[in-house]
Amino acid sequence: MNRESRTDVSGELRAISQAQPNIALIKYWGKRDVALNLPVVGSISITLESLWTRTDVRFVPGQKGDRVSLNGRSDDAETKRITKCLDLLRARAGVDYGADVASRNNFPTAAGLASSASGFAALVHAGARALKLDLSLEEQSVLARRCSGSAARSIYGGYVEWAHGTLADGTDSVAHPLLDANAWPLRVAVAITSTAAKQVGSTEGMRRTAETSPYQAAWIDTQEADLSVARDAIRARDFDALARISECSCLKMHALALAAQPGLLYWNGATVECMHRVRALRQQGVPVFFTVDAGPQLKAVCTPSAIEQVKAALRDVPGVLEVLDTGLGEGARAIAADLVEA
Ligand code: 2P0
Repeated sequence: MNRESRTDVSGELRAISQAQPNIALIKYWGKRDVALNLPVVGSISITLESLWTRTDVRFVPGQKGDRVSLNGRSDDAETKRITKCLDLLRARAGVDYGADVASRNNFPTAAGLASSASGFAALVHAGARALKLDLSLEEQSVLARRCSGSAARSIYGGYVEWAHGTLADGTDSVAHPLLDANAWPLRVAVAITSTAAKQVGSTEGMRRTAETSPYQAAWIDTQEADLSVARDAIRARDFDALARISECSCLKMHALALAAQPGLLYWNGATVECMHRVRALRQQGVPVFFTVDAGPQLKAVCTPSAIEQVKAALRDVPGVLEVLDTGLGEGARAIAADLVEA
């Protein structure tokens, strides 16, 4: 396809998309291939609803290099990552010109709230449409995975599984939906305990863990069983079973990372206190469980009837700055131009 036929009547190669972060219930931690970004284990997540990344991508024939604005600012390291991702799309489209990218999050970036998941899912979705690439969701998931592992899951809404795959080229390491958000509309309270960017990013944390943690083999050996229990719990809408296996996977991932050298300690005091509060609520019969990613925020997953009680309990924990509240949402999708400015 030549350049001319890629441009629409307005002459623009532009698209705007939204994607939401996802939270892993059965965690991804570790890569079997760093260059292709292939995971050592499969994972299962839920895509959120009210936290979002909105991204406007405009390819400009003749432009050299990409110009990137994230929440109104530009950052060299982020621009490099975005250029690598856009290069994958440019290679598919057979073009070599740069793009203008403007992206906004309505939640803290790089603080363990999966901003790279929603960010790269939105970028791949918008970039592919801007270049008029007719990609299936699976193909988008594969491309998003190359840019950030967990982004493979944010292409889809609801409950999602991402397979580790076994092929060397990674074409079978793709995410697929397990259940729609509406089919089991759980809610998530996110306790923000710090807005600082984390000190050790996930990519570096995973590398250090694989090289030095003595528990890496046990982590890999036990993951298939965890995935199977979670899959069954989701199919059966069995909250208690999902609560047990999700907390187990979260604590196991952190135990693995804590045992690296130097140990990766993503929690602060408020994170730990929130864990105790959630467990105390569950002991009182409130359907809620926690999960924590590579940062200090605690995510409490609960039934809709429990959300107000859960939010109130988390707000009460010293060190909790704010509690966000969200349902489960859809996958990456096109949005109207005015929404990216909103
Ligand atoms: C997850 N995390 O399953 C796990 C649990 C954090 C803890 O996926 O290196 O930003 O870009 O593939 O996807 C965060 O890691 O890492 C993550 P890269 P990513 O959600």
